[in-house]
Amino acid sequence: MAQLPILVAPDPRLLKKSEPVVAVDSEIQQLMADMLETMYKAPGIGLAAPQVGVLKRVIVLDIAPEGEAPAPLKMANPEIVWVSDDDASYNEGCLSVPEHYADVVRPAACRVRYLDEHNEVKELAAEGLLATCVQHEIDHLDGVLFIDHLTSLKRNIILRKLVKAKKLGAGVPA
Ligand code: GNR
Ligand code: NI
Repeated sequence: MAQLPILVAPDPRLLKKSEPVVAVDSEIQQLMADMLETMYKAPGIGLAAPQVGVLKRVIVLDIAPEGEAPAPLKMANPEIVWVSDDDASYNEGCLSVPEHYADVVRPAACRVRYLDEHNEVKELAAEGLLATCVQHEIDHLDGVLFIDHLTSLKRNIILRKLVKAKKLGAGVPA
């Protein structure tokens, strides 16, 4: 197992479309394990491979509350095959957009088809936080961040702050 560094926006790798995996083999299983370890440590409830610089369609999630039994989900090539007509708004955050939160409107429920860690086709019905999270993660695979769902005004305010924070982190005087 290994913890991987998480990319922070703005980073060109977070804007790219990730490639489907050919099959879930031992290399992808290792990536899924490392991503889960990285996600739990962060801590976060989801993580997409491009956030650790790997442009493959792989995501992991665990929305179990702290103190309850872990419920990890590992998915390759996740595809949304159905969305509900009704929407839900959720105050979202992202490990690649640290310290910023904003309400994002998405379908309240969805069905996702994916390959599990044994390379078997599975489907998951999701609602509530899980539906929000899985849509947020699949967005990452298409180079989309939650701030892309906001007005350009709100998005640009956050992006400017992230650029400034990176410059400060790099030791450049203000
Ligand atoms: O940890 C996370 N919390 C979260 C909260 C609301 C909506 C989405 C998320 S996903 C985020 C981790 C992350 O950045 N995944 O890509
Ligand atoms: Ni995210």
